[in-house]
Amino acid sequence: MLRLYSYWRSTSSYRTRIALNLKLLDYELRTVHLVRDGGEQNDETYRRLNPQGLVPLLVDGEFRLAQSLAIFQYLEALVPQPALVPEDAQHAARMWSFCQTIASDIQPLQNLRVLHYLKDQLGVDDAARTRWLQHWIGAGLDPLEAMLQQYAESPYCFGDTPTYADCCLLPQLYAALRFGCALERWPRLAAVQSRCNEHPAFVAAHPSQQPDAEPDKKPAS
Ligand SMILES: N[C@@H](CCC(=O)N[C@@H](CS)C(=O)NCC(=O)O)C(=O)O
Repeated sequence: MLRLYSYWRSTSSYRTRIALNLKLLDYELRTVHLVRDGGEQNDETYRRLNPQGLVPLLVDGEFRLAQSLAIFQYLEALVPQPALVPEDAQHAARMWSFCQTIASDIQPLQNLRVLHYLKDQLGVDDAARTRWLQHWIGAGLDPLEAMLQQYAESPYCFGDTPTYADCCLLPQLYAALRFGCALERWPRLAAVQSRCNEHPAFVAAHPSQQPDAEPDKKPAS
């Protein structure tokens, strides 16, 4: 059985949980507490599994794989149906471009270790940290809103069925809310969010549904 190392409100873990659910794959969940006692991701035991010290990590037998977008590619090869990549080459490329904007250009700037560095090494206070987060999340989501205008009639990001873009988008909007961004600025993205929130694969992957969820830390969403 597949095993996933995950933290309830890690957006990269959340996107991977959605993908596993959409593929109807059973998996064993191993939780990694990113905050307690300096973070279990920094423990030697976990670093032996993933030297990068980040979640998610997918384990399939002896095979270990970090990086959510690489995990998506592995899942697509492992279980081709239901396909989570559009058939058309250009739509597929756009879909990956959408995913990369979130995974490469937005999420790293809101990541825990970056926020720690801002605070502990650079002396950035909470108000400036919030400005940082809202600025970079906004700068990343604006072009995604524009990109999806072309697919404005579609219930999901790129058509009538979910793709990896939806797997990336929902967690990123969860983080946007968590860090105080108002989703009204991105009506098309918010409409996709509403649709995905009705889908059982997305519902089951939500941070609030995870065994390690800490209810008092739930964002309004
Ligand atoms: N590019 C990686 C990002 C992984 C990542 O940054 N994970 C975060 C949680 S979303 C993490 O483990 N952070 C721990 C830390 O910053 O110490 C992916 O897509 O999997």
